[in-house]
Amino acid sequence: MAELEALLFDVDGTLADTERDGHRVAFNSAFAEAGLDWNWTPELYGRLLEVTGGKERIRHFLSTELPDFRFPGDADTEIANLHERKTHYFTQMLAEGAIPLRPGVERLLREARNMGLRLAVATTTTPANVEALLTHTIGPEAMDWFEVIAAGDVVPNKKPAPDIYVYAMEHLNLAPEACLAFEDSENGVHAVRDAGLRSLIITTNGYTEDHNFNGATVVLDQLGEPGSPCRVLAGDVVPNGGYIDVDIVRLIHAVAWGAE
Ligand code: XBP
Ligand code: MG
Repeated sequence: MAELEALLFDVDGTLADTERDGHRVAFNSAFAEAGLDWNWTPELYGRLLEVTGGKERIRHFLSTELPDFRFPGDADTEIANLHERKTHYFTQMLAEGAIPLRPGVERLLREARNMGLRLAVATTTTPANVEALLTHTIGPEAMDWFEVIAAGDVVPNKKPAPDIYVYAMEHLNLAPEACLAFEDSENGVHAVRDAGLRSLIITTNGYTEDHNFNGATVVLDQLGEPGSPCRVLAGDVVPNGGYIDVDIVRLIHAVAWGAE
């Protein structure tokens, strides 16, 4: 029997809908500040999201959209500087309360803590972004809710590589059988699967609703709240009250590991 002990959360698109009106806007602010006329429209950004990691995404943009562009100085240094300013703008947006947590996220986190489940973050984004999101939505105490915040460059290979999930489980000292992951994207599904996790709850968003979620235990449009039900888009587990609570998470985990 795979006893559930920990919940591992992706951040962007899962804890909060951060990409279209958050990260994308912050990238454009950093580009404008640097005097670059690059404008990542929502459509272009949706395509660039195929590559995880902000610095990697800038490199991907240059190689695919501006192959003849050359920085005056060392490209890696210039990209790192641009990304640092982008993180400044993104964390500033979070501090201004621009991006709330998605429905049901804070409720489930609090319930999971009260029921003794351990919590971790496994994300491609920069650690400063995780701290800014949690402290400006829940409060500074939220940083202590997560035993592990595995984020960004702490691993050599970002999602869809499994590294960040392997890192999180190693630091929790838990095997995949004891962990359930929450994700929003195809890159996330691959990372979770290749890290050996079998129980995976997907909550889709505007950029990922058409992704291939084969391998996820259930696919939902959101975690739901009492009175504001989620929609089950794939998977056989139907939340009783129309929203995801710890009881249904435990059932999803049991189903994923083949036990009723
Ligand atoms: C999403 C990402 C990140 C963010 C931008 O991470 O791929 O790169 O888009 O953040 P996840 P940075 O879904 O794993 O949370 O610019 O800090 O990378
Ligand atoms: Mg994500």
